[in-house]
Amino acid sequence: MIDIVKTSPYLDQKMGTAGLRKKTSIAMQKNYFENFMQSIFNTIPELSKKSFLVGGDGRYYNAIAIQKIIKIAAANGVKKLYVGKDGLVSTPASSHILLKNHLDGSFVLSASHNPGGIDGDFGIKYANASGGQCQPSESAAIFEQTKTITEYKIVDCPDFDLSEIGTFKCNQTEIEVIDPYVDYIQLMQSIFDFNSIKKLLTSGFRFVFDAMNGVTGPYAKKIFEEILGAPKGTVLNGKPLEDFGGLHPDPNLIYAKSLVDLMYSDKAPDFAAANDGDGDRNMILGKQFFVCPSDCLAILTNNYKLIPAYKNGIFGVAKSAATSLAVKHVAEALKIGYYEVPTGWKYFIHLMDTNRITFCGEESFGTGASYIREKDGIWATLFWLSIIAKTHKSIKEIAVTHWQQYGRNYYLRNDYEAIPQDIADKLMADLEQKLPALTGKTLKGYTISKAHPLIYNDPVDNTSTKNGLIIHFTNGSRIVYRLSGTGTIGATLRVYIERYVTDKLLEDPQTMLKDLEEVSRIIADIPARTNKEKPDIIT
Ligand code: G16
Repeated sequence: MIDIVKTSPYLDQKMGTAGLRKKTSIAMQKNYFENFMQSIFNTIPELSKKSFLVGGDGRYYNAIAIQKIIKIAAANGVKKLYVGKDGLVSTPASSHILLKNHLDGSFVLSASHNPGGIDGDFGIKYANASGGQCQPSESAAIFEQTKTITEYKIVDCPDFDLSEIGTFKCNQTEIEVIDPYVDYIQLMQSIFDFNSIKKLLTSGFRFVFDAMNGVTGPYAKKIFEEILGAPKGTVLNGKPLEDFGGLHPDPNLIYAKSLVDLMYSDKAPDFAAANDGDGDRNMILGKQFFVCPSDCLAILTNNYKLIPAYKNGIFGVAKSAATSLAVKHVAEALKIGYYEVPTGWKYFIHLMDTNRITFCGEESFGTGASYIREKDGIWATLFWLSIIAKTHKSIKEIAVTHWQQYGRNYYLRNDYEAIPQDIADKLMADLEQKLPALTGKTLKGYTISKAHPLIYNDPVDNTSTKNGLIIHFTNGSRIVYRLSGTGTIGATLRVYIERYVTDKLLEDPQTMLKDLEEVSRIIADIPARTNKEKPDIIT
């Protein structure tokens, strides 16, 4: 039986950089999730011909939300839903399953790298038929629906068992519970030379993979331990947990602290990687060595020939504006296309669809390629293992060789968190106003050559997006300011700072960027406006 439930709108359901992201307690309010799902379905025509994938990273409230999606989809006459067994699917695997089966979209229940649990965060990533997150025009249409919604439809029936592979019906909608691992694993096998990685991992080479109690645990155990022969125990925190075992599943120097401590200790293995809650972000570490994500993109691009799937050539490479210029040097040397887009993986999609790029990446611990339309932490890990297997170099040697060839873009991100939204908005608006007057000014020895908002013109749908303010200095250094689109408490001001050098390759980034960090605070008047002398988080 279909219930038509009368409801009233929640006015805060605007999607950010990657879908809707909220405190779990907000998402659990009466009708909140239902309103949002109905709003999405209201924007999709001919639902009786449409098929979607549903899954998530296993966080708290997913199990309940997945049942709601099934019942709302069925009440709206959706043709078919594919649901990951146990409600699990990683974000990269979801993109592959969607593309492989020519589905019309997917709903991945995840707040990505944000903490989980009843006191943590909840989220929904909505991807369209492209395999990647919906475009800004689609999220705007959904937001409009959320503001006027008066009712939603839901089938009144008991919950479904998602623990076994199989098919069943809910009203007229076919539900197929699928293995969320097998297709993705085959995809990885088609890209990388598994034999050479297996040789490495069974040769005494010491590697650990930290799944941070997120969804990549089962994928990683199957790939690294069962198929590639790494010893049992290689995968740390490998069981998806509703609250990530209390971890903040963000693979960076702050939140993957135990892994970082291990890699800077005497017991450090040769190589470590960590993935975030839904498996799209990655952090790469060597012995006493951290690979900055911007460098990661540059190094992978420079080594594309080592990977079977890319050895015949790649189209080009793209990065978000906030990401350092390291990969630009590589693109110029390789004479491949180079693009700079706003923050958000969705902006890479048209570049991939039109064969302008093969690789792309972001400073926010994301790298990936055009085999899917999301970033991919396990792909990045396999890529690094392949480079090590083929070059027999350590992570540090690979990075240092790279800097010797191209120079080094020292890079840091300063995050000022939980700023009242109005203060953050005013800071950005005032800074934008004063950008033209900054040209020619010198601060702490850095002279500004130009300053402008990033305005991106999409080459396919001709839309234009504004995201972030960029200050260039005469010596190739840059500062980029933008507000995060994934936070759930107030506003987070992100300030991205980079300095390019061709000597002094092995210095501490904090030392190299000390003055420029100070300059970033002066230019935007950060301490006076935010009451913060220093950033809350530096990565
Ligand atoms: C999401 C997007 C990324 C983007 C990041 C930015 O990451 O998928 O493409 O770089 O947000 O976050 P913020 O707006 O906070 O700087 P994820 O891993 O949360 O999906």
